[in-house]
Amino acid sequence: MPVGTLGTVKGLFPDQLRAVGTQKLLANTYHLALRPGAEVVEELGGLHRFMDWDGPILTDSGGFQVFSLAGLRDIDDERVVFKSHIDGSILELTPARAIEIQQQLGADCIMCLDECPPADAPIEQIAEAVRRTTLWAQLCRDTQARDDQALFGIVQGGIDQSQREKSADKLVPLDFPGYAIGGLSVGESPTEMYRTLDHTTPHLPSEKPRYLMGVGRPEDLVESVLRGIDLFDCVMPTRNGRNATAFTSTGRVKMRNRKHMRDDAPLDPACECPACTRYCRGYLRHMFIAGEMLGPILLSLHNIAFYHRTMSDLRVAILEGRADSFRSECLAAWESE
Ligand code: PRF
Ligand code: ZN
Repeated sequence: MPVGTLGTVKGLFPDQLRAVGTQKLLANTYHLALRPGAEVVEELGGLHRFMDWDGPILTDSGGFQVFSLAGLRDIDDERVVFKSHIDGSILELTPARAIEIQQQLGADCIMCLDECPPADAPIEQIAEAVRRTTLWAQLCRDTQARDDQALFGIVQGGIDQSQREKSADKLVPLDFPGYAIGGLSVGESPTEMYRTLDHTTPHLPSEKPRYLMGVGRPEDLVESVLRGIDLFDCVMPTRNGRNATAFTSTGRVKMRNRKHMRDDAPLDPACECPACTRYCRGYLRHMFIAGEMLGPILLSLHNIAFYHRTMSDLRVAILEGRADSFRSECLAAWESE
């Protein structure tokens, strides 16, 4: 899922996303609730109509953004109190309110309110976050009345095996239609993240989607799919695209580099996106050096196309029984540049 935090994947029209293979988008409860407000989005026809995207949308519950963006002021079992990053006002979010906001936004997939501690949090804090996330999952489930939105539970537990198992084992009986794994890619090493996935996915039902929140690099996606993950969201393709970094079939390319100035080759000959089929590297570099808007637009689109193609190729490799060799080929190819 490309990230459309504020109800837009920055710089891109929905039909451009569709054309490079986007199936589903992520939007953020926290941001949209602060601005323009969930009531406003509801009044203007809901998020699909508002942003003119008729495909599926998943909204994150706001818990993570409260911890990462807003000033977290206070947290107890009832609510989390935080300071708005926009105007500094003091606001609170409860599990029930997180669900109500997501109902007003009208996404297809909505998320429970959870507590995501930093990677270096002491085990007592990790355990407390698991306890509270479990309690909130129950409260969110009790609040949810609509059957046209799929509510996902979120597993927490840091990189601690027994906390992850406990978190998953307590959520699964609540019978959510899908499960998210939160609390990863928050400062731990890739090896620790993969090991944690190895400990967690076997505890989640295989017939329901598993969503790894906020991950990651192309290699993280491949490694995680092979450990049982189905769904991802990440700002990497769009944020890197805006900053002139392209993901290609031969590794990362820094588009501002002088070596591209006279290069008439496409960014990635294996890619069918507009940046690669209509322009050469010299032009793409020129857009960034000259500060033109088309540069970030083209590279965002290209990077999203690259992520979708990687996942699509991986699906085929899995069906053909060659997922492991696909992984080795990707890792070798992406290391080179
Ligand atoms: N919880 C929620 N959203 C998230 C995360 C989480 O732990 C993460 C962690 N990578 C990203 N987005 N609700
Ligand atoms: Zn491309």
